[in-house]
Amino acid sequence: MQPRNDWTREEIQHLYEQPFLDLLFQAQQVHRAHFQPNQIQVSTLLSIKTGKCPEDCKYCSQSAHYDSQLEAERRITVEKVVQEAQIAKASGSSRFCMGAAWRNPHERDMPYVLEMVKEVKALGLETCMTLGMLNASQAERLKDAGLDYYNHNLDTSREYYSHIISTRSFDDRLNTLDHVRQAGLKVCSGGIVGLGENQQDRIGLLHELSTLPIHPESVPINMLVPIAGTPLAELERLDVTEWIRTIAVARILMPNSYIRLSAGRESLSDSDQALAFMAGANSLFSGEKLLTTPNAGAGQDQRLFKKLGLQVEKARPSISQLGIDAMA
Ligand code: SAM
Ligand code: DTB
Ligand code: SF4
Repeated sequence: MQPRNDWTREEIQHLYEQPFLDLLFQAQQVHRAHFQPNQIQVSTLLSIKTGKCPEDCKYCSQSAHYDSQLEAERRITVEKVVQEAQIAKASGSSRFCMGAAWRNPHERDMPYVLEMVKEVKALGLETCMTLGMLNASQAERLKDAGLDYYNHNLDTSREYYSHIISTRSFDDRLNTLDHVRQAGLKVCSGGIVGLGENQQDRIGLLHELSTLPIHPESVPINMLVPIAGTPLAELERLDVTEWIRTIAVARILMPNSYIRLSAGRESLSDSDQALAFMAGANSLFSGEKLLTTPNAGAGQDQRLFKKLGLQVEKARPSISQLGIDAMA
């Protein structure tokens, strides 16, 4: 059955405001009807170009508009990326996500990223990139090179967006998502909580994501990692139950999507993470680092998975890796 994409804000608000335990129970029921309940998908992130980003996202360590003390780094070599991807694969990741601090890739960057996709894909990993805005032709070339997923977050509600980012609009984001979909790439799109938004903004974000023509296959729900020097550095921390509610409602609205417990996991206890899994999160980023901030390393995660009896989902071989292309 096709999942619904005609959710109303009122329905979403009703789901969101339920007693916490009712919400968790409902989300877990939806989760069990659509996924193996004890399996978790693991991705690894790598920053391929760090810092000096022209965009002014108020949460980000990589924006050139703020003094976050981050050491900027030019494009790293494809060879280095492949080495990191091999390490990620050996530690159990099924997807490798490459991120660049760009407003959009320039044409001169395209041969570099296309070569990278081909080489990482050849290792048998799923590939994901997050490079900022894409035009239709760039999305098509990434698809042709073998890219599986493109990450491009809506981040927050349409109403709150301009409070967080002024160098692009919410519609710019939707346009890129449209190019990504039209090119036949899988979509990874989610948001951040804890940006000083209110509950209506979290509901607004969930409404935008769940009423896209096709739900994103992957929905990362980040919690703000406060970065010294950025405008959001001193914000009061959002209560963790609001993050878990956001995950649970995302699970109910988008039952076939992988919901990812993303940035901010470092600050969660094992039992908070278990609650997030109960709420339907079935994916996470592993590895010592996200893009620029620390994250739970593979060893720490293996211990958690063992404790909770979770199994890591294996990468599904693509049709071309099965040799079906050659037989056709
Ligand atoms: N430059 C690309 C873009 O903006 O699409 C890709 C990289 S950007 C770092 C990817 C996402 O990471 C953002 O959309 C945001 O949701 C998340 N993010 C960035 N900084 C964060 C922070 N300090 N805390 C939590 N999430 C963060
Ligand atoms: C997403 O939603 N979260 C990831 C990934 N997509 C690219 C990035 C998190 C970045 C956290 C802050 C940092 O490490 O700089
Ligand atoms: Fe640049 Fe992405 Fe950071 Fe925004 S979130 S400043 S676009 S790297």
